[in-house]
Amino acid sequence: MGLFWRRKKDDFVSLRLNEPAEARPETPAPPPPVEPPRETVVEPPRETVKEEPVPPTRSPFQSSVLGLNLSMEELQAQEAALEQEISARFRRAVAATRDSLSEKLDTVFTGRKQIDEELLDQLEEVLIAADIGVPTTLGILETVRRGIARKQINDLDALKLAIKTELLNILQASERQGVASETTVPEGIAPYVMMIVGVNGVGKTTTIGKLAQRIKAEGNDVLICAADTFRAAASDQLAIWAERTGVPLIQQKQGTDPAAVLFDSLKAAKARGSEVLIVDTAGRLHNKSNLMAELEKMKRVAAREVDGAPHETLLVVDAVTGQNGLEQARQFLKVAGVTGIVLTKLDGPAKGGIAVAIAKELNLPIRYAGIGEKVDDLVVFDPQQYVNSLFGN
Ligand SMILES: Nc1nc2c(ncn2[C@@H]2O[C@H](COP(=O)(O)OP(=O)(O)OP(=O)(O)O)[C@@H](O)[C@H]2O)c(=O)[nH]1
Ligand SMILES: [Mg+2]
Repeated sequence: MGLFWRRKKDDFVSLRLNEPAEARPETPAPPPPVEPPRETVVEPPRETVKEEPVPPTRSPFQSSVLGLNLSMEELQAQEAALEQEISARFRRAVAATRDSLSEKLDTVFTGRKQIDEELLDQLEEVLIAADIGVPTTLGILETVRRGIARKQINDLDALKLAIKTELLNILQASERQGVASETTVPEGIAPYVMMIVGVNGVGKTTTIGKLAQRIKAEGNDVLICAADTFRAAASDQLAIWAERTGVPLIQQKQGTDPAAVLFDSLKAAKARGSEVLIVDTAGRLHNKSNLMAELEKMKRVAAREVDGAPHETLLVVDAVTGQNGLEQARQFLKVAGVTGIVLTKLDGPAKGGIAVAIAKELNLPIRYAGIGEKVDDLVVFDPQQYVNSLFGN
């Protein structure tokens, strides 16, 4: 499973403890003085705020969670153990999805000896029922039929393996799409702006809380922007997450133009030397075209203030909504310039195939998966592991 947040290009925890001091990156100049902000800045509880003037550097030395008293080997071992634990939780979450694809496939395969048209028809039904969707299923079946015709698929085991491989190919192909990710954006850019979009209730705010926690834990200064000013409770909900994770939040009163909140947040992020700005957006407005127009305006504001911003626009999709979620996603793709997907609620009764449908039909990588409501219930989406989990191995 990949690293969660790879802004630092090093493969591991990048403490650089065993490198000579001059090899470490230069510390940029300290941030300009903070102007008195118009907006409300909700600061995290006192004990979690760093009091000393902190230069806007990504120096891992600021990050105590990484354990500066440990050697590189110990840190790598710790990281590996964490990865393993996360992998296990990911598998458990995906395995819990009802109507798992593997069970259904087993039903189709049970008692059969050979591949025939009836079996292929049933397979088609199973894949569509698992939320893989019609176009993607037809594509998979076409590949399978070709394999059968070429005598590359001769028995049921080979057929099952071919389907598994095809699902993996689809997920991995979308991963390779040349979309923005924090590794492709020049490191000097600050703040790195992440916009989180999606219809209401899919898990945007929760995902922001989880992301903020994790990105901060990896040694970055994070700021959250509460640009969902439509719903009264939205900002409060985000404030709870901000406090929980010890990440400051910029908010204004309900009804304020979200682009104005974003503008203030960008200014504040620059003034404070924040490295990452995570922007919450509304999932619902008076009507859909309002929502889309608002997102477009926010993107324009971001680009004006910070080069290339937003650098990442993550569309949150609730896995349980299945094909419906895919339809919603299409609407967002048209205007929001989405660069990746966060697939939430994989721990619920989702039918696993939706990840494959999204990858194939939207041609976007699934970056993260939500596997619960708690702050550490967000994992990097790993195609290989996902497909293995779907097939119960
Ligand atoms: N089981 C589970 N629940 C989740 C997950 N992510 C979010 N939720 C829950 O989904 C509900 C909605 O989440 P929010 O984060 O408020 O969703 P939102 O997209 O911000 O909603 P709006 O602000 O109304 O647009 C909450 O009850 C969350 O706890 C997940 O990965 N698994
Ligand atoms: Mg929300």
